[in-house]
Amino acid sequence: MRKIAISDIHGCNATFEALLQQINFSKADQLFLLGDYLDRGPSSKQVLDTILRLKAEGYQLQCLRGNHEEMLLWALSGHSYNLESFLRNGGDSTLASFGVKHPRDIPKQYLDFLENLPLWIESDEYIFVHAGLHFVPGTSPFDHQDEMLWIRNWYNDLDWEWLGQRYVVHGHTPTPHPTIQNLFRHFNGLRVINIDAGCVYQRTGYGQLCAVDLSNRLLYFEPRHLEDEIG
Ligand SMILES: [Mn+2]
Repeated sequence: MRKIAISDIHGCNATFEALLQQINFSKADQLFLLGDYLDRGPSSKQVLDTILRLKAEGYQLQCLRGNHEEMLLWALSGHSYNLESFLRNGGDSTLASFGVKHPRDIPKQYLDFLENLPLWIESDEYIFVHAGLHFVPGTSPFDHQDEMLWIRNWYNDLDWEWLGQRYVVHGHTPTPHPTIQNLFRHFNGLRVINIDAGCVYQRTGYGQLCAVDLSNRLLYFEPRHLEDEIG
């Protein structure tokens, strides 16, 4: 049984499915998806369909909430500034993938799935979280739940003593894939890895979807597929 994580799919379903094929994902594996299934790429609904289908077929998937799922849920609340910020951050393509004009018109089974996503998962020696952990002396990072979805540049504040023998696996901050490979080489010492290879971004070094096999300490990259190009 392998323990595998993927993050920041962002509406790139063809790339996601190809990556699952590349890693030979099977029912014996445990897959952790670290959030941001939606927005920017053209196939957000299809990414959710893939996730829900795999779960229904008995694959072992555990899914976290990302800040883009959070923005969609805020947009449901009816405040126009929440809707505007959702649309400005790629939510327009999510609505288009569903063929609807407002998040409240997304079918209930998808909204139920999004509403029930946890903010973090601790499994064996791994902590999975979308963006990272906020370390403030005298508090637990688990008390800083907003930051779990949004935080950036937090490695300097990492409390090694608190972390102990655990590792943190996260996404959220697009990172060129050579940098991810380099960080991963030092994973045992750093005890933290960012696996967001910027699937929806065009710049050199980005545009990849990354999977980390924690059991065998392997990284996989799938370049963004043509079907997932934006307009
Ligand atoms: Mn994010």
